[in-house]
Amino acid sequence: MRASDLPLSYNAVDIVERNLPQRADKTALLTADREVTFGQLQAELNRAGNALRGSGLRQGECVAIALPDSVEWVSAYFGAIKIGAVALSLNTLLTPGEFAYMLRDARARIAIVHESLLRKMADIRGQVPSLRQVVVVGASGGGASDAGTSDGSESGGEQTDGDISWDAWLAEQPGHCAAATTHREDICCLNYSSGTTGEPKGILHAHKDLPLTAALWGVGVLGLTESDRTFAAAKLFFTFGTGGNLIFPFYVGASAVLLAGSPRVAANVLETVDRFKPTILYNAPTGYAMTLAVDGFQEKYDLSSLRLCVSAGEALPAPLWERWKDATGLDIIDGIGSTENYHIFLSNRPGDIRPGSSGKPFSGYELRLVDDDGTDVPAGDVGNLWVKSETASLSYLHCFDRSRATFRGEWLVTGDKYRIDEDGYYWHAGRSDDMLKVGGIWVSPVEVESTLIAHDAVLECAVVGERDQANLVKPTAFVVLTEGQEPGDAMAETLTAHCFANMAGYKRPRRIVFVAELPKTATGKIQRYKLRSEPE
Ligand code: 3UK
Repeated sequence: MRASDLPLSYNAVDIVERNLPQRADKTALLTADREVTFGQLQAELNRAGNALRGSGLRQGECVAIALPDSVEWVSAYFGAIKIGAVALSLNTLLTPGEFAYMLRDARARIAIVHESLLRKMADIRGQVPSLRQVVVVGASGGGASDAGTSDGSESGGEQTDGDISWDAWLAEQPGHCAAATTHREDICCLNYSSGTTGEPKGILHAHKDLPLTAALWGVGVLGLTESDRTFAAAKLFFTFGTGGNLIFPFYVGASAVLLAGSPRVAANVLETVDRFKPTILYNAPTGYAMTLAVDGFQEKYDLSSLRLCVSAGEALPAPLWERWKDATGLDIIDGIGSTENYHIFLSNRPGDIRPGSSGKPFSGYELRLVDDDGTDVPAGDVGNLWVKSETASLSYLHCFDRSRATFRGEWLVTGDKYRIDEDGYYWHAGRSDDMLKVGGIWVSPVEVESTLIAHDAVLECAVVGERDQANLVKPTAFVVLTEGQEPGDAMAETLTAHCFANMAGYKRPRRIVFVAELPKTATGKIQRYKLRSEPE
């Protein structure tokens, strides 16, 4: 499939509505507390679209979604897309400062927020002048007074229209909503991704990218069909989750299972599989490793509904693939994806898997391995991976320099190093920057270092990736303490608590090593490579 196969005027709400009327009564979403059919989902997303319009959101404007995976997340997302707005999916684990930056950068006018995240929102309301309304989703269905955020315009922001509960917001809305006429290349969604330094970059995707990735990888590689039922431990706010657990299943008329709780608790994932019987499971390598660590999980939980597993976010080591296969009998399809490409662009495929590798190119994605001058490297050498596709974003939002470095005409620079073996399988060979993928999520060593250094006891520090028993990367901090400070477990605990308080907890160093000094060059630059236990 090519972008030109879609009509010029295309709205990605089609991903839901293509299932109507023939599957109106089929289950679209299953969650612990709600189950909705395609017909019910359409009515709810229509009400959300009307409510967004009623709140003054116009085509091209941004609505932020900060919710756990839920029917409301999906209705808000497709409601926004249907009226031609831009759905900004927020990572719910981020700090208020990161929320504020993203909402400001995207000029979000409305934020749909779970009540458990209102505290974060309350702290930053005054820093987001564009924000006019907060819609609160939560068990209490609470309404404006619960939010406690209504006076948040101290830095001269516009007068807000006040907060409202999701239920009240949708209550009066009709179940029909006219779709905005959108160009297939209009932007429909926005996700932020972090870099080594500086602020996170907004990655824009167009309506066309959703059906295209669904057709190219979801159908073309994974072979999804209407009889599948997907479940992703990866959250909907990552495009790994949005694509794998929403866009692709709906594209073929399959159902999706959503987990509101943390996927970092292996039991949550196992219970969800046991209860809802998905056929496809998406997880990051860490998720598979954590599951394998649960004693006797195969006996305790019924996994027999699964036909296939998918791994992405970071490389899946071959021994982990083998252990999963031995324990469950299931194959894992490892594919590398990126938010810039929307989803997976190089992948193993059912029946053609080389454990430890990222598989082979597939239709829709052309790949090159080049040296630092952009010249193709000789066969077998490690090179920088460039990708050409029609699902790539065209630029970052408000990042001229970083956009020019990444989006080079038809080619997208991934930042990944790869080698091709004699049989044509691609092997990940690290990053060309210092970025770490921890549990499938970006961690910038520079950000962790800046957080640690802000603590009085820390004189200087360096953060590097270290491999754990499952051969997966975790951040380790080498710390030099200020005079008079005592190294030891108590200090490590103090610094870990400091990290939890000042940045998203998953970025914290899992090991803190106290050293008298850090290795440095003659010019005083920290030699991170000397701290890494293995050469890159
Ligand atoms: C790394 C991998 C080796 C790689 C993603 C599937 O991870 C996703 O998107 P992000 O923007 O990060 C992209 C970067 O992550 N990576 C991802 N998958 C693999 N490295 N093997 C893998 N299988 O450095 C890449 O450049 O967070 C993954 C689908 C959608 C996604 N957004």
